Amino acid sequence: VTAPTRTPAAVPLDPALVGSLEDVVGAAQVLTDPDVVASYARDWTGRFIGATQAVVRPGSVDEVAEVVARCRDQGVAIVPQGGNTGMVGGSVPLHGEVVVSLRRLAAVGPVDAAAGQLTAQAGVTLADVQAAARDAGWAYGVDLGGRDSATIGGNVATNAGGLRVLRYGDTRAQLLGVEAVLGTGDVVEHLGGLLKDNTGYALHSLLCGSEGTLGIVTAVRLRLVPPAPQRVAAILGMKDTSSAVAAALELRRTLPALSAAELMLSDGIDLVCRVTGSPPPLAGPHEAYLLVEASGTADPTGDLTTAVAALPGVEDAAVAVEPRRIDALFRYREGHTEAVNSLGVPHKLDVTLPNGVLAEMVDRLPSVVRTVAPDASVWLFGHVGDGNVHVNVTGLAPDDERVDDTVLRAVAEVGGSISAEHGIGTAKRRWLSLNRSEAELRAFAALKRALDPAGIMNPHVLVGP
Ligand code: FAD
Ligand code: 2HG
Ligand code: ZN
Repeated sequence: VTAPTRTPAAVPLDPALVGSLEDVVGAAQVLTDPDVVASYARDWTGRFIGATQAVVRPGSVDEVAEVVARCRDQGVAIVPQGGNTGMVGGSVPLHGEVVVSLRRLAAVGPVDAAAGQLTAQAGVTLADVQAAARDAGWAYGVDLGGRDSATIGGNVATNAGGLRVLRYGDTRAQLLGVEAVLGTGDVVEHLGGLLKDNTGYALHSLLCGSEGTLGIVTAVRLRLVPPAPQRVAAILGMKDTSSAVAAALELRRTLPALSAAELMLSDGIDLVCRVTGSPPPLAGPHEAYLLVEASGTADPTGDLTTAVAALPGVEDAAVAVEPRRIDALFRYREGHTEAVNSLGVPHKLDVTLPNGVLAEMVDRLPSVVRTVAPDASVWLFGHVGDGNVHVNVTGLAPDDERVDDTVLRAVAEVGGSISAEHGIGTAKRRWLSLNRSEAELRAFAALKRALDPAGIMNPHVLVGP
């Protein structure tokens, strides 16, 4: 299976289907104008461009359930969509599916400030979940660059990671329960928020990371974390990649307040500065850069300074304590995604590497790419504290999969994961067996058959038809 990246042909309108969906959600919430639906059919990276006859925007869980029932009865496949910020072509209709957009399910609450938990509907953005947590005197443990558009339902569907996994874990670690419409049409709801609740299969954990292939998440119950208002961040100019990687791993042991450790390389920093017009973060160039942040209830600046002073390979540092300066340091790292996009359509290979080979592989990956694409440009950055590297490659045709194949095989060969946090989508389905045994894939298929017997839920993603 080669992942289709483009399906330019328009999908013919089925008036009976459109009418039936309009009966459920109202005519205004079934979008069919080709100019309007185009933005729902194109992914954030621009690599995956599909086509659909309709985008349906239900406004309640009952409407979602009825939309699923009607699509199932007519054998029509569905792509659930939140903020459409996904990076693996899983949120767009590459095979003419109907798009079910969850963005109208945008209510936050109830918030239980005493318990430190909140319920949010699937279409609430991550930024709004973070704000609701803050308003309740708590914080939410997940943060990522797409926060203003990515939805909490999409975060759950992809088990999103981001900048603070080393401190609080991934989305699954925050998730206490969900409400969802399964492919069977059943509505399951488990939003009570009990911390200890061993009453059988954890359906919320199963749906987390299922990428819309088993059902549609309509609401989530999240645990919150204590706020860490005292923050300090630094960009360290490092002698080389090995010292940057070793420093990130060492700080996890020596700096308990560590809340982010992000790798950048000199060409990535240069690109971000060129595209954004920002000055370089440090006076001189350095082969590698480590963005570190420490946070807590007491000022962590002293602890960060002591821990950094003990690290070998630190050539220079810019330290920030004011929130605006801290944000400015983070923009060098978060700016990589947009900066790379400005060069053309990227191939995004989000991988985890075992700690023991992390530095060596970061050094080796550009030459791995060049064995099949000598003229391509390689951009490496990522959540190095988690072993997670974002391998971006520009200068390739969107559907040229030779680099994807070579890099993903090299990663799997050394015991790494072909998807750290973005998921499999359609982009990486072909390589899933590099990480998953035949027995595991049979279990995946059995789960898919049980929860989506008609095979209508994102049928070309993750497990495939
Ligand atoms: P979409 O893109 O709409 O969908 C993603 C997948 O989830 C699709 O398969 C879709 O079918 C499914 N889906 C969406 N909503 C639902 C639902 N309610 N029920 C069932 N299935 C659903 N990701 C990270 O993990 N870490 C990062 O650091 C990170 N940084 C990013 C930075 C930028 C600038 C951008 C643009 C993206 C970044 N991402 C990151 C990727 C992306 O934001 C996440 O994958 C996010 O979780 C997707 O949320 P979404 O609402 O946009 O989902
Ligand atoms: C990030 O960490 C996101 O910024 C996007 O996961 C990564 O652009 C990418 O490849
Ligand atoms: Zn990331």
